[in-house]
Amino acid sequence: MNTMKILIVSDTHRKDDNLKKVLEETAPIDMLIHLGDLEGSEQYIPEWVNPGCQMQMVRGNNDFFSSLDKEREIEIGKYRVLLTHGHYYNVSLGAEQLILDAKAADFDIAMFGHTHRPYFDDSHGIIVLNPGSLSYPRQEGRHPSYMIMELDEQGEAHFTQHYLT
Ligand SMILES: [Mn+2]
Repeated sequence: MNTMKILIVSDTHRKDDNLKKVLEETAPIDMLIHLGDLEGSEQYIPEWVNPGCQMQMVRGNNDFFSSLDKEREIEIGKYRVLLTHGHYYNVSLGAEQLILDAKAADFDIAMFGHTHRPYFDDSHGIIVLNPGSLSYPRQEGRHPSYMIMELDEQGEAHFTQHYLT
């Protein structure tokens, strides 16, 4: 089985220096997932990724004029994955609604943004994650953050949270 390396980011709000840096440091990647609030950079980001990198981006609550999809349902190897900015699920108050809805819709993984706080939970029979924000982090310490998802040779997913210092 082919291994895969996927960079997951969110909430860059057109302050893209850290995104460019992380793209350089993590290249080559097979897929870039951006979970919304790009504020127009969606037209430039495809030029910053390595050749062959698949792009998956969704619209955030600040992407008023964007033509990006509100949500995307994609397959990564054997996993059904929901990509959403998350504000429709009130994620600012917690991931409970997203977990319920994504499980009911039979997703294996739900990825969201919006809170600007890294999050990972696999204790409810579904993997739910948020890479945090590369530009305006809000968690304690406020280090810009992103996540890497890798599929190993058996097709199993592994996730690592990363911080810029
Ligand atoms: Mn945001």
